[in-house]
Amino acid sequence: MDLLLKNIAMLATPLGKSARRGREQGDVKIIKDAMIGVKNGKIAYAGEADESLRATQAIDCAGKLVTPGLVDAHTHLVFGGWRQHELGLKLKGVPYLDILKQGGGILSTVRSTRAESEGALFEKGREILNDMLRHGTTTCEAKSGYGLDLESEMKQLRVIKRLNGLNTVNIAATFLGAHAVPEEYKHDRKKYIRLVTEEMMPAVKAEGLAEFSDVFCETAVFDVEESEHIIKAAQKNGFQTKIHGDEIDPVGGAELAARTKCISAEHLIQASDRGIADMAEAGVAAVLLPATSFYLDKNYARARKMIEEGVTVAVATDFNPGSSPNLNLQIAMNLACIKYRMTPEEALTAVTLNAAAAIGRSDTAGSLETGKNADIVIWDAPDLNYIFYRYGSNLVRNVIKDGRVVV
Ligand code: IZC
Ligand code: ZN
Repeated sequence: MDLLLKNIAMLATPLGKSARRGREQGDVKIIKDAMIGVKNGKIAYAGEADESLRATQAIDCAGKLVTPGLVDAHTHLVFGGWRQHELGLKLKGVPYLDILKQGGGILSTVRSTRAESEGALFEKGREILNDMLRHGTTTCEAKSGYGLDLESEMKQLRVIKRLNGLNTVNIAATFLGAHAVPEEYKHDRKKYIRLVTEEMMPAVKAEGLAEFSDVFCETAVFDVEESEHIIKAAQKNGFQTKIHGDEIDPVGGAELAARTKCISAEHLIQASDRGIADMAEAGVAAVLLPATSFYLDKNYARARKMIEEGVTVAVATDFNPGSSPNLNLQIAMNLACIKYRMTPEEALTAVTLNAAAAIGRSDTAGSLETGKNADIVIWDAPDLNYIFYRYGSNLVRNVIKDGRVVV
C-alpha cells in the first residue's frame, strides 16, 4: 500500500454506493482503534487495526476521529463581488425577495459577475476552494446563475470546469440559468425562458459544461408552471435536474420535484406534507440548507419528518454571497443537530454519502470503504459527537484527497 493511517481512535462512516434513508440514515459504521490503507489514490483497507499491514508511508492519527471527506451538495461558489452592503437592509427587516425585486440580491451579484474577467473569477474561486478544503470539504457542487446571459453563464461554467481541473475539491457542475429573470428581460420573461431553454441549455450541453440543471422556483422568481417547463426542457437537453423549491413561500416545489423525477430538491423549508410524501415515493433527495435558514432568520426545514417518511436527507452550505455567505460545512452540521434534531450519525450521512448521492457521486465518494476515493478527514476530535458539539472552531486537523495529504 502507498499510505497507512494508523492509531485512529474512531473511524465513523456510512457504507454503500447509494443513499441511506429512513432509519438507515443513522446506520453509521463505528470502528474503534482502526486503520485505513490507501493504494493508487483509492481506499484499499478500512477496518480494525491490523499490524501486519505495510505501506511506504504512514500517518499517526494520534488517537483522533476519522471520517470521509465532506461533500457539499449545494453551492454557488463562482461569483463577482460580495453583498455585505445588504446586511443593513436585512437588519432593518427588508425581506430577501424585496431586495431582489428592487434590483439587488441575485441581480446585484449578476452585475458584478458580468463585470469580472474569467481570470479574476478563477482566482477568487481557487481561494474559495482552498478554504473549503481546509474546512474538510473534498467534493462539492457548484452552480452558475450569476451570468443570466449566454456568454456570462458560459464564462461562469468554464471557470467551474477549470477549477475542477485543479483537483483541489472535486466539483459537480450545475447550470442555473433560471436563477432569476435579468433586468433587461423584466418586461418579457417568456423571452428569457426561451433564451434559457432554447439557446443556453444546448450550448452548455454541447461544451459539456454541466451535468445538472437547476431552477429557482419561488414567488416572484419562476412559478411552478414556468419551473416545470424549464425542468422538462433541461431533461430533453440531457441534464439531470434539481430545483430550489419551497425556500421562502410554500409554492409546491417538493411536489414538482417528485412529479418530474428530479435527482434532488433543495431548501424545502416550506415543503408540504404531500410534497414530502411525494419525494419519498419518487426517490428525490432533499438537500437541506440550515445555514440559510439561520442567515435569513427563517424557519428550519422539517428534517425529522422527512427522515421518518423515508426521504433521503442531505445537508449542504448553500454557500453564496447573499443568503448564505458561509462555506464551512461544519456550521451546517451543527445546525443539523441543534435545529433539525438530527443525530450526529444521521447528520454525518447527510454531509457524506447522501450528499454524494444528491450529486451523482455516491459510487466514488461519501464513505470510507475499499474502492472509493481516498478522501479522508482527520479531526481534532476524539469521537463523532465532539465535532457536532464543539461548534465554531475549525476542527479539521488533516485532509487527505485522492490519497495525498493536502491540509
Ligand atoms: O445570490 O441570493 N437563494 N439563490 C436562491 C440564492 C439564494 C443566491 C443568492
Ligand atoms: Zn442555492
